[in-house]
Amino acid sequence: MRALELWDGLPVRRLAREWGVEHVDAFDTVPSTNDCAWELLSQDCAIPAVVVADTQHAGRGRRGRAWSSPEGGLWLSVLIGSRRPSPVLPLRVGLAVVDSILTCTSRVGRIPSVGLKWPNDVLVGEQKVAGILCESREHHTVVGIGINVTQNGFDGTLQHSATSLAMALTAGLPDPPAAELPRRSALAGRVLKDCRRWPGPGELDPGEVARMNDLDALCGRRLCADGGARGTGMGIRADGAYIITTESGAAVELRTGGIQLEGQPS
Ligand code: BT5
Repeated sequence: MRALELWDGLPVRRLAREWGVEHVDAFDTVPSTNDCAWELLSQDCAIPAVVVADTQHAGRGRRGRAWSSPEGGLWLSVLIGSRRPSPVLPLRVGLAVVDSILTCTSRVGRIPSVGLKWPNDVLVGEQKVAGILCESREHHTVVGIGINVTQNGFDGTLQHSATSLAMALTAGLPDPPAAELPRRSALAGRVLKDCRRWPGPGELDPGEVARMNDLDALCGRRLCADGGARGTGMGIRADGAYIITTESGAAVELRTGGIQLEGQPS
């Protein structure tokens, strides 16, 4: 684990100013940027404070799941102040990730079909391009964000379920314009634009709910929730719950866990 002076070709000292945060650490490889962000607490670091790394060898998702973090992705964590875990924060961060992807890919001239999959995934088409992991302790929260940017492919089960911005933007092009792919630093800057306002109100505002439901990749589809409930996706509510309607017409509120399309592995 080596601290870097240049990250994504830019002086790390300049990144904090450009990203509007108090502190940035950049590393070549770390176990998990979320762990590094938690370590900043014991150093009395001013917040928001950001950690980025080129690779992670123990990147994690929710419930101890592994997060594949080779070179080519944006692996970023931001330490913020927050009194208690906010169930709507991963959704709010998801919107920021979508905005970042749309802004940073607009000049490529091919807009990826980005969607949100409750509660913490960003998809391009049917495949996962980004994931969010929020961890809270007492008065702080670490928001971990992983975006696949320039990877050319994935192994094992991720082969079918994951994609990167490069793969999505260059599919079908004979000679992909590599120079026009979004920079990790630009994606990070755009995601962090609003991080001083996180976690924000405990309920989503009507504008956020409307945008999330526009982007909802599950709406109208047959779904199966982790707890076993099955039904049709209806959308996200202001308190962050996801609503499905069962065959008998009953509405079921999902507050934790995940959802899969019926017939797909979890
Ligand atoms: C997540 O968990 O999606 C949260 C991922 C957060 C990663 C960031 S990277 C920076 C920070 N440091 C960390 O250590 N973590 C955060 P979850 O919903 O549990 O999804 C995990 C599942 O996504 C895995 O079980 C795989 O199926 C799949 N997956 C793993 N790596 C992936 C990747 N690179 N791209 C797409 N899908 C992946």
